[in-house]
Amino acid sequence: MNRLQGKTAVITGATAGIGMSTAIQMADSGVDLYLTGRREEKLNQLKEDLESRYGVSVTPAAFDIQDSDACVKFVDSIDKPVDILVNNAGMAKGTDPVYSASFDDWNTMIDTNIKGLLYLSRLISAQMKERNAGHIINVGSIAGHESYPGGVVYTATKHAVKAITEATKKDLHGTKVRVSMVSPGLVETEFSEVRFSGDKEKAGSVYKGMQPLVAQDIAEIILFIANRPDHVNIMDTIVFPVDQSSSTMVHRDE
Ligand code: 8X3
Repeated sequence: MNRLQGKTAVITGATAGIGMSTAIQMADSGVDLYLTGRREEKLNQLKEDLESRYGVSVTPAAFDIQDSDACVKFVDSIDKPVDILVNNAGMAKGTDPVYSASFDDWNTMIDTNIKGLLYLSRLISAQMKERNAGHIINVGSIAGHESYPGGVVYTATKHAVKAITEATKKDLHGTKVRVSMVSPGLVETEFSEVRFSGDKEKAGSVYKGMQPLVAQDIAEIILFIANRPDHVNIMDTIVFPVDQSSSTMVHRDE
């Protein structure tokens, strides 16, 4: 049963990976979309493609969610109620240990994965609370449940996403607003290329000899979470490829 037809969703980080796949699947379910990302051309392309294929309305908004003023401007520009906010934008930068990692990488991850997610949650949850309706879905990670070497700040940001999801649910306790998260393990997207600053060989080695998840696997779960009846709030879902059993336990064929 499709309960999403005619709804409106905001999806951050929609230019690639899980965000883009969620946008495609939501459009296929008849959801009007506001898509954010830094790459305007990709957003415009997605608008053209989704509007012609699915007949939904798609509004691209190219800005960086690290910029709180840009977040305010974006939310002010939305002229209808937002039913679903998918806080997907986020990234890992670098795998250096705490004693040698780059401040810039740390700031980018903290400002995007935590502060950007908070800005949009703050701005959009206010109108959801007022309407007593809506659903915030945060994209977390297995890195929000386990920390691992080389991920001191990335895992910290994803632990923060878990804390923010739970506290947001509690702040909205007593309302009909739903708050959920999904916690993927290894998903083959641009994620590893960004983590390794464009080094395709290093990025490829993350998925070598194993079958990772693909963006669509996670997008389908986001759609499932969003499509539950109004009284059902899925708090979290940890999703691994079958070849992975923890952040650091990955089975690889020789
Ligand atoms: C991405 C998954 O396992 O690289 O959040 O932390 S992992």
